[in-house]
Amino acid sequence: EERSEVGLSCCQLDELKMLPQCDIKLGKLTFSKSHTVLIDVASFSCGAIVPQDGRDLWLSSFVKMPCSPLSVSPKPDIQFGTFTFKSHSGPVSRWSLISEQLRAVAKKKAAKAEEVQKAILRYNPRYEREWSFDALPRYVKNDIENLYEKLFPKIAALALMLPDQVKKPIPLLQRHKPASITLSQVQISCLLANAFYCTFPHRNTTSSNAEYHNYPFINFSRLFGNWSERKNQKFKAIMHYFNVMTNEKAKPEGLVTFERRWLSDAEAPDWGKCPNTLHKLHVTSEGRIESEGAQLLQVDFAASRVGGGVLDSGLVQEEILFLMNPELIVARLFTEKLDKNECLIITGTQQFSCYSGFSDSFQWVGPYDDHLERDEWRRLKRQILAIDACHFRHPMEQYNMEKVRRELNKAYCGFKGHHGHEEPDIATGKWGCGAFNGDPELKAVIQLMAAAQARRGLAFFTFGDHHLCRRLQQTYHLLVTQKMTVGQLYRHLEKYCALRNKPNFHEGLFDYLTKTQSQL
Ligand code: AR6
Repeated sequence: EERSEVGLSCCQLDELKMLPQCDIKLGKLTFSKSHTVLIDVASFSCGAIVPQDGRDLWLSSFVKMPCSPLSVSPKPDIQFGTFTFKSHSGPVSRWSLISEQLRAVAKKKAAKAEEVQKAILRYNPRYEREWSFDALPRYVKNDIENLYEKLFPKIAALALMLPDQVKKPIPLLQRHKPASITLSQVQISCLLANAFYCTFPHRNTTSSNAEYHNYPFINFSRLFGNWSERKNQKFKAIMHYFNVMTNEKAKPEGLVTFERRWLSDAEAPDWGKCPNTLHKLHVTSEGRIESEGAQLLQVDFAASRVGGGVLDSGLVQEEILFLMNPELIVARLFTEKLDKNECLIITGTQQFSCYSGFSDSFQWVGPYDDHLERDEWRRLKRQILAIDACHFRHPMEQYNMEKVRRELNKAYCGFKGHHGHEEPDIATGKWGCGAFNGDPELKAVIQLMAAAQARRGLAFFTFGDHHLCRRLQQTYHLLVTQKMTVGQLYRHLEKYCALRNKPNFHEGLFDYLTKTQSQL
C-alpha cells in the first residue's frame, strides 16, 4: 500500500469520475459543417447502420479514395511468360487494376504471402524496388494455425467493399480547423483493409514536396519489410483484428468519432495569473492507463503524426495502444500533423487484444473481450486523447518557459472539457518522458496545472516507478496543504528554469519546491 501519510491528500481511483457516471446528453446523431457523419443518420435513428450516400470528391481537402473514378494510373505492362510487352496506351482507372488483383486474391481459400506481395506491387509498380516484403513470408511461417493465409483473401474481400461502404467523401482533419468525423466500425475495417493492401493513392511518399507530407503514412507497406520480432508481434495483433472484423458473427456494430481540437491563442490561459488550486490526484505505480484507467479519458503519449511508428518498428505507449485498438490507426488516413496547440480525441474504439511487455519485450497475448457500455451513438465508452509532448533531443532544452507554456497549452487543449461538468477525469502518466526525454517531475507538475485549470482530476500511473510515485504524492500533499495556485506554481517554474540553466545546479523540481515551501 503506497498510500502513506504523505499521500493523504491524494484520492483513490474510485473517487475519480469515470465515463459511465458522466451524464452526457448527446441528442440525436446529426451532421453539421464541422461534423461529418459517414453513415445515414435517418436510418441510424431507426436503429440501422448503413453507409451515407455521397459523391466522390477528388480535392485537396478530402481523402483521395482508391476507388475514385479520378484515380488513374498508366496501363501496366503485359507479362507474357518471360517477355514484357510495354504498354503504350493511356491511363486506366486505378481501382479497376486494384479490384482485379484483389478479386483474384479474394476468391482463393488461402493466399500465399507472395501472392499478396504480387497483388500490391501490380498497382504500385513504382515501388517494386523500394519496398521490401521479406517479413511477410516469415510472419506466415510462424503462424502455426495457418490463419494468415486464410485471412489474406478475406481482407481483400473486405477492401473490395470500399465503394459500397464509404460513399460520402472523408474530409481531412486539417491544421487549425477543429472538426470531427463519425463512422462505423465496419467502415473503419474496410478502410484499414485498403491500407493493408496499400491502395491509398498519393500516400506512398513522405518527401517534403509530396501532397500528404504533413500526414502520417497509412499504407501498410513498411510493416511487410525488415523483419523483426517486434513486427512479428505487431502483425499478430493486426491479423487478429482482421480475423474478428471479417467474421460476420463476431464483428461489432458501433460507431467511432475522431475529433480534432484546437486551442486558439485567445483561449490559451494566462498561466501566471491562474487562481485555481490543484484538483484531485490519484497516483499509483501499479496498473496501466488503458486498463485501470480505461473508464477515464486515456492519454495517448502521441507523436505529432498520430500513431507514430505503429506501422513501422516503433513500439512504445502510443504504438501499443494503437495495436490493441487498431481502429485508431485509421486516424492516420485523415489527421494532419498536430500543431502545438492541437489534439485529437477519439471516442468509441474497441480493444481487440491483450499484450504483455513493452518495446522489445512486447508480446501479443491474445484476444480481448471488450465489455464497455455504448453511448447513445453506439460508441463504446472509451475516450482516448492524443497529445504529443515536445521531443527534447537534449534534456536541458525543457527548462525553458517557452517550452513549459507549450506543454501546458498542449495538455490543456486536451484536458479542457466541452460538456460542462459531465466529463470523465483523466488517466495519464509519464507523458513525453520516454522516447521524448522529458523530465517526469516537470511533466507531472505541468499536467497537474493543466488539469487544475480544466478542473478535472488526474489518475497518474507511474508505470512501476515507485520513487516517482512516492515523491509525487509527497509533493502534491505539500502543494495542496499550502493551497498553491496554478499561477504561483507557474512563477516557481520560472525561477526553477532560470536556476536549472545555471552551471552546477542539478536539483530536481520536487526537491526545489519542497525547499522553497519550507522557507516560507
Ligand atoms: N500506462 C502508463 N504508463 C506507461 C504506459 C502505459 N500503458 N506505457 C508506457 N508508460 P513513451 P513519449 C510509461 O516513451 O516519451 C511513440 O513513438 C513508461 O514509463 O511511449 O511521450 C510516439 O509515437 C514510458 O517510458 O512516450 C511518440 O513518437 C513512459 O510512459 C513517442 O513515442 C513514456 O512513454 C512519444 O514518446
